[in-house]
Amino acid sequence: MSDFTPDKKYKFTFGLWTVGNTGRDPFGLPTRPQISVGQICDLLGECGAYGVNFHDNDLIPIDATVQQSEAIKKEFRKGLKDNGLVVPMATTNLFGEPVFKDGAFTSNNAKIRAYAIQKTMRAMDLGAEFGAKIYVFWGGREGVETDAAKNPVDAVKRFREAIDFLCDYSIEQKYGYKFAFEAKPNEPRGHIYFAVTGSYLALIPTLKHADMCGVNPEVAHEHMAGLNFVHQVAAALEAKKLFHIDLNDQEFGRYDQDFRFGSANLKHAFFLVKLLEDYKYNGPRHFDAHAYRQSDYQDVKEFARGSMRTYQILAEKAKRWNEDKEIQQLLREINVSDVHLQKITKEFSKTNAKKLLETSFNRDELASARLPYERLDQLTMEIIMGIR
Ligand code: GCO
Ligand code: MN
Ligand code: MN
Repeated sequence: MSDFTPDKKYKFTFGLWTVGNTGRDPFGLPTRPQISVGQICDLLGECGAYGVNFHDNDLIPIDATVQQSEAIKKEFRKGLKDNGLVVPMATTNLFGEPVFKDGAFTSNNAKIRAYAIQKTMRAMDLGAEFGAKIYVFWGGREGVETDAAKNPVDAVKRFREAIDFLCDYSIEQKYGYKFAFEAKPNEPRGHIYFAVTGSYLALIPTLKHADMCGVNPEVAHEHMAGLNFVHQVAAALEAKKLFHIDLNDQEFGRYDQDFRFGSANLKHAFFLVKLLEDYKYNGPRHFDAHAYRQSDYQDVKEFARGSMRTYQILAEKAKRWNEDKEIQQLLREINVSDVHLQKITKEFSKTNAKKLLETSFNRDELASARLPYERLDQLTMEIIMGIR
């Protein structure tokens, strides 16, 4: 058994905003002092992370002078080098400033929409400077409290226009970015457009550069919507659109909690890890979460280490599940194949349709086949609980 030291092959990343989170919430002040980008890199290096991601203004404050921003970049570059960290992903803060209070790419104001595109171009320049190849779009303010305020069809059109523009910008600049869209149903807006990952999977084929666009699903966001996250990720994987993933955890039906990966819904976390490992997902595994508000920075390290450790433990459990003889026997039993019928239904042709219509099925016999899912699930639970 491995000692679960973070393995670089998993590409575990954190955001400057995650381990650098100071514990501020809508009701209370920060509970931890702010630490510099250099200190964040040292913390992540100590914990064994692979990389670090940022929003433009996590790295460079929006009003920084040229000298200030050069000094910060220098510190960050040193922090990355000293700790062997890379920057796989960058993104834009299009939600914090009051100018974006009613949206960025979907704002009713053409000037704000243009400013949002400009800010993103500059943030893409910054990301490229540090080697980022994945660019995340999370439309935190792209939504409404009342549908009287905005036309939701226009919102889709405006969003598409912005993305098409920015894809061309990336191509023209030779940045080689892949865009990853991150859905969320609400918070901070009452309703956010593109509420679930499936919404983006439907949008992507309508984009000018569909090939360079994919998704960045987040556990908490789909759970906030009461959905099965594993199924959302499966749809993205099957469409070859899983470009990035935000791992964290969330109790169903609550506010956006950003808990440590696996800490709230262990069984879902197990099936998620199993899916990613079975399908050899090769992108970064980004922990978009933060430590409890009660934690000090020593405990923040426990949060970071725990996130990676839980993933690797679950990866080992998934392997164990795949190698379990009884589980494999049950899987063989429940997966019934029929070479002849599979050939007929594989592709439509007049002959196949005719053959299928001529086939007779014994409903009672089909219904009586055993499906011992209680046994299968209990075996799964016993693997998760560590006694199998
Ligand atoms: C949230 C989101 C953000 C985004 C980040 C990257 O709920 O606040 O998950 O953390 O992931 O802004 O775009
Ligand atoms: Mn989130
Ligand atoms: Mn996220």
